[in-house]
Amino acid sequence: MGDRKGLSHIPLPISYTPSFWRTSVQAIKTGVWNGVIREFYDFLPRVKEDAIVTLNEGNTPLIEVKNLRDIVGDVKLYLKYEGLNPTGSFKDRGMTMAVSKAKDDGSHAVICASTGNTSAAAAAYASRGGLRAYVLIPAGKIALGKLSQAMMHGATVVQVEGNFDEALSIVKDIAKTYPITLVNSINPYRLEGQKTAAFEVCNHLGFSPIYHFLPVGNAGNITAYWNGYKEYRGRGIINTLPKMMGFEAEGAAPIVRGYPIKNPETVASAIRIGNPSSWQAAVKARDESGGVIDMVSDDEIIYAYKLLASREGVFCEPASAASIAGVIKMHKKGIFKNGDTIVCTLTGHGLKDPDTAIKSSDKPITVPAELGKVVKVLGF
Ligand code: AN7
Repeated sequence: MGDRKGLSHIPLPISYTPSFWRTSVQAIKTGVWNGVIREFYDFLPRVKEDAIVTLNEGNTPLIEVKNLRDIVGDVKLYLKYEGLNPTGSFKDRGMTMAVSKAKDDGSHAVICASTGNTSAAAAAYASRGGLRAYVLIPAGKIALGKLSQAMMHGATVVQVEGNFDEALSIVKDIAKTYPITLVNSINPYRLEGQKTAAFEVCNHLGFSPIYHFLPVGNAGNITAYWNGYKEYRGRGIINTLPKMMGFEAEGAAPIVRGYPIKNPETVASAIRIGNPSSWQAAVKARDESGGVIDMVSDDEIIYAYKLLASREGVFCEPASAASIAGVIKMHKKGIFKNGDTIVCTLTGHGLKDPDTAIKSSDKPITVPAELGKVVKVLGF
């Protein structure tokens, strides 16, 4: 059985005194991330503690781009990788806020229209909070990963034979008539939660970037980031504000063209939106910040999407790559100065849309299970 006293008779070195343990336990505690509502408590609308519905979203990495100098020039480019949120997109930041508020207000159900990520987040947070979720999606037009999430989290999934804009108009009417909380980004709590990403960018850098690039669909996120940056400056935490640089897909670019698009089309299904809810707010963010809302083609989106995955090891969904495609487009126009700090939000994870990933890549090579055959295709 050996010596049952173990090591207890050996005097502990100084670093193992009880006070050491107290400090180290405190250090471990402060390292725990409690989700955006608790972490940014002073910056967000109040929610009763027992109504908070969180999956510890937020605190996503800001990854410095290392290998793309030949493509984007001599700038400091960072990726705010929102695909690492619990449901794989930035929507979690707004959804924790919207679902918590709904619960706090005594609501038992939430509803949204979605190009996919909002429905995934609404379904997950509703299940976490014990609310029902109803989601309307454009039939056949959302990425499979997102559909699988809404289904697994137990939402009632309704495929509408129409586009996102039509689905949104239906859910707005339903929420007016029935006791159910709308959690699209016209719910103001969504944008409140989403602004926390701008806080994190500033906290990580220690200052605000010069440019902030984002994909634009319903235009909520660009609005939320701008609100976040302005709030941080208003409180004296940062001194300067970034230029907000939003990018729509060419076939779904109502803000750029100046009129709603009846039948939007793009490979980036998340931003296949023809009449954005936050249109005016996004234009205001662009103008107040001295930024740009422009568009990129599907080819430019797929190029940027593959570039990030193959040369930086970062896999985002196609819509997210519109922001990088925007950086490339602006670099070609020569707007950046050497050393400029640029942040690009990658809104969703690449695994959301495996179909587009596989379609955009070379097929795997199939060989018989023989050493010689494998070595041959490896080119040795
Ligand atoms: C990956 O899920 O609108 O401009 O219903 O999923 O704030 O709308 C998704 C939007 C960018 C655009 N990137 O953000 C929805 C939905 C991804 C997205 C956007 C979306 P907004």
